[in-house]
Amino acid sequence: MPHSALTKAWSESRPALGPWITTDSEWSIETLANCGFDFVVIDCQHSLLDEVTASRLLKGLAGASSAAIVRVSRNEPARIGRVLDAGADGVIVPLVNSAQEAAEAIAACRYSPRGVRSFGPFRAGLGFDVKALEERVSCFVMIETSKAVERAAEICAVPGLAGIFIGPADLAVDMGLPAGSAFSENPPPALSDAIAKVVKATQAAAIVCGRPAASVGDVKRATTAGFRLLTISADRALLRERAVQIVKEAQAS
Ligand code: 3PY
Ligand code: MG
Repeated sequence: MPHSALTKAWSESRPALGPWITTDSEWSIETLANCGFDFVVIDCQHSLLDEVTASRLLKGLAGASSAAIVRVSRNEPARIGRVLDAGADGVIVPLVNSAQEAAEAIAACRYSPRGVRSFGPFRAGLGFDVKALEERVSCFVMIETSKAVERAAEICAVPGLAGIFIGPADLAVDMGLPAGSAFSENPPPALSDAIAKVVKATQAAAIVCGRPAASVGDVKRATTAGFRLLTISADRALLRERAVQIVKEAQAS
């Protein structure tokens, strides 16, 4: 069962929204996880954070209103197991290109004999109930290459997946398009078609589809297109945007 902050958003027929966390600060992650976002996602792939640091940051989120998701740096059981042991409510696993790789990600979230996760929750309060420990985890895998798009239906059909998170930038690069085109208001038609194909596959499999939202305006477009998990902004961007705005307003007053 996904974290209640996620299921609440979905029960209200709106996408779950959350910012990326890219800096090693217990104080800023705690602040952002209590602002009304449905989740925060600690990024171990494109930041200076690794899964050990993410595990420490997770500890500061006890009692936070947002769910805590970690994008691990790669599809590897030890990395996934570590952040789950530290209490992550979910993982986003990058660059999953086949049903086999999706099944490996799921197996990393589950204990033997269903999976390969080693038993060792170390966050107080997680308990020792194997079934409950498995059920609290949502596993999202990333489709972000043309090969994965081709195999979207097979990937989505892997039992146990909470959903797919699309990586539009990597997908654009893989398709020979500028990475930035993924986040423009009118992405190239080939990219939009590929993304629509993945959304369709998630709907057929009755799982969640997510992607980064480029802006607040993009949230509406993504919601209409059927996305139910949207990242929006990031810790440093939020700090910068507000700081720049305040400087501008204060200087003009
Ligand atoms: C991508 O767009 O490739 C991503 O990984 C987004 O986070
Ligand atoms: Mg990517």
